[in-house]
Amino acid sequence: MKDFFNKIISNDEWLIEEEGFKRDLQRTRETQFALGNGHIGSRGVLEEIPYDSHPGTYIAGVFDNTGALATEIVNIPNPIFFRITSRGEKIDPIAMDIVDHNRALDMNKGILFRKTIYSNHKKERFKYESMRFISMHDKYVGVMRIYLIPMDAATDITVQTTIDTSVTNAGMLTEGKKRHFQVTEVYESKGIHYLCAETFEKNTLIAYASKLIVEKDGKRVPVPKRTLRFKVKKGEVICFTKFFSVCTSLDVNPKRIKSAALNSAKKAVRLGFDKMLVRHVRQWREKWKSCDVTIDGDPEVEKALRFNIYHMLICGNKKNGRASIGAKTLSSEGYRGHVFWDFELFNLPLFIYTDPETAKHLLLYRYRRLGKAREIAASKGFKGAMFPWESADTGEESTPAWSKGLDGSIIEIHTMDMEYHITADIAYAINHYYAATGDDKFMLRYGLEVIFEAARFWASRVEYNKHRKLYEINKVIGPDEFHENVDNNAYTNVMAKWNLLRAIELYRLFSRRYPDGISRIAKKIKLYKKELKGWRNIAPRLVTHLYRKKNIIKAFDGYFRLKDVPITRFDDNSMPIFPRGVTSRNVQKTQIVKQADVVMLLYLFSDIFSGLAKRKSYFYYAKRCMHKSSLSPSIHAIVGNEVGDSKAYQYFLRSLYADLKDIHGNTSEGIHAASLGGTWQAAINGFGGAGIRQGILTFDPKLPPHWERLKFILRWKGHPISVSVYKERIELYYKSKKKSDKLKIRVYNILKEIPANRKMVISR
Ligand code: IFM
Repeated sequence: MKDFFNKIISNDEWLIEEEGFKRDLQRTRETQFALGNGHIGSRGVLEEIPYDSHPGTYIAGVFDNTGALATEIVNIPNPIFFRITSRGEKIDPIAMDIVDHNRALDMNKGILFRKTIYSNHKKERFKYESMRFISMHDKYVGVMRIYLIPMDAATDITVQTTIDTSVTNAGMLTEGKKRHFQVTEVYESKGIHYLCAETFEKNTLIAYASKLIVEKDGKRVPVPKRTLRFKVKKGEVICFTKFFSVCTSLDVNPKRIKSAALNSAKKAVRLGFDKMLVRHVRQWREKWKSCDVTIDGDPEVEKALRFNIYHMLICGNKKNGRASIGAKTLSSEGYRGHVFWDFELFNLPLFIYTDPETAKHLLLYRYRRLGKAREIAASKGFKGAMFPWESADTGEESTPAWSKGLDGSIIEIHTMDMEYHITADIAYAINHYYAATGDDKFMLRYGLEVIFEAARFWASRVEYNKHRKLYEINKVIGPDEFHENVDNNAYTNVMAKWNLLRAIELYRLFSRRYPDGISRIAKKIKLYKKELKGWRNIAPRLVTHLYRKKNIIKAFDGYFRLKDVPITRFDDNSMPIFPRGVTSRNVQKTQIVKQADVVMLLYLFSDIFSGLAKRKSYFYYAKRCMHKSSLSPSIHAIVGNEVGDSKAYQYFLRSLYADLKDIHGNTSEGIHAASLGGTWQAAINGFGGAGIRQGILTFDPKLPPHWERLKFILRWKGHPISVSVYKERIELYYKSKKKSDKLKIRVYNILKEIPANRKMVISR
């Protein structure tokens, strides 16, 4: 990419490029090239919105349910819309011929660049270049610039750029397209256009203000209210700059929404393109400073890893728990924008270790919905808090009753009634945040309450089996969703057991350190010592299936009695193919699992399993896993790398390229959020060997043979530690104002005290 934006665009190592226009890849590219700032998500559409494209703009936390089976994220009016015609011919890839076309997503700066040369029916060429960004500096603002040059002949141009209200939600299943809003006000004054839309059911206001500035060979051209028409000479450069702002009544008082939107846009216009750009880029620079990962020896993988990180950075919402990260981020409407366990166990770690402030805000999403989780538990006859399997804005259970199965047929969904593990996953995530940050304040204000209420839920959810003299958790779905309605899923039970035990430990710890704080929480949720005693009684008597059948963890009661059908066929992407005779309809009768389930457990509790149990269990389940979920390969890469599976790197690549290479064939429906986070963890926790063992930050790396160095920064207890992992050594460095600071870190299984401000080199 060069020409107009030469000075702005980053080096090649930061660019994801598109060469040529392929109509059938449009929607995939729109997902891959999405822009965002945690508040706004915007699909990477071409500005002329060609036929077949799916313009998508989303605001974190804006959901509605008009005509949908379940509440869904709203596709709000599209501010990225430009219709330019030359003597009646639309300048657009479908209407004209494309001589040359390329785009580049600049991940370093969060900018989408484009250069296209069109040719009309008379073979007259038009050079079209554009760039745009969703400001990281001002959350409500987006800026775009387009250059247009008729290369071969003078022409008459008409330009229309509006906030396009014709957009709809794509419509899952057979619901059809849906529009979730109506326009309530349109207004124009001094070249600023204002538009307000209101969602049908929740009455959320979405207010836009926009301004277009047009220059011809550097001179301003007056812009009329609606369609702009003018003559352009051959070779003359026309520059369009559009500033827009989007505010919602979730951010500002509805009475002030108009002025808020107008003021945001006016401020951006006043600052101008260059300053807005500088501020935006500065924010991105700060972001990458703490979360870039470099890989010496594999630039291609390094770039792909950045792609995964980039897509997490554009959806980290910092609004005090207003939103979390949905399973498809803010890149599209897949899974209706709902939040699953994907966030807590896959995406959160990146934020914990690189931007704990954002991690905290994202975790608050659950705390702010604890009331609803209590209601869900109560409605099912349980105590404490039970979090919904799919969550949207309110924290109510939002799982639709029907969905599309693996074979495309419509199937009934039971996850909302059985996939209980999410409640323990959330407790685990909060504890993870605490372990890495030591943020007592967060725990006292929010975290402990969630962990206690979750433990309370488990204590009421277990059933005592008199014959076995053990507690059980029956009728569940574990992460392996091929097997529904099973008893004692090892993953669920171990997570529940951990939740109970950790709640007791934290209660004790905080009682010692903050007796007043604990008694305030205990009073608030009526938690007395007697109840803790009950938890202590249940936890060790909960069936966990550990160390059964020759060191292999049993996935659930009766698992080993199921038909054992070997997976022997693989597709071109090395993804397993169902063995002959096995389909998504009868797979529950076999030992074939959908995704990391027991293997997930081996990862999350790496320090409680012996090496032998890990190896045996891992290989047993890895051979029987279909990876029919994008959550699966990254976890297999991590555990596989640890136990010496030669396929570990292949699993990593599968996760790394899930969306860049559209491995699951549905990137068009949105980015696979969990795969992004799983990929980051596979690099840092897998190959980089970073982890927490007995509360201590630990490094036990095992790099792929061709990686010479893996470099990253991890924030541990407030210190950003720069880590360089080589084949046979690790270098650690962190700065501190207190020269006497020392961090206890375990490297290659030896406990070290790492002093501040001095590079420590530790050899294997
Ligand atoms: O949360 C996952 C689940 O584990 C598998 N099905 C898809 C969900 C959303 O990504």
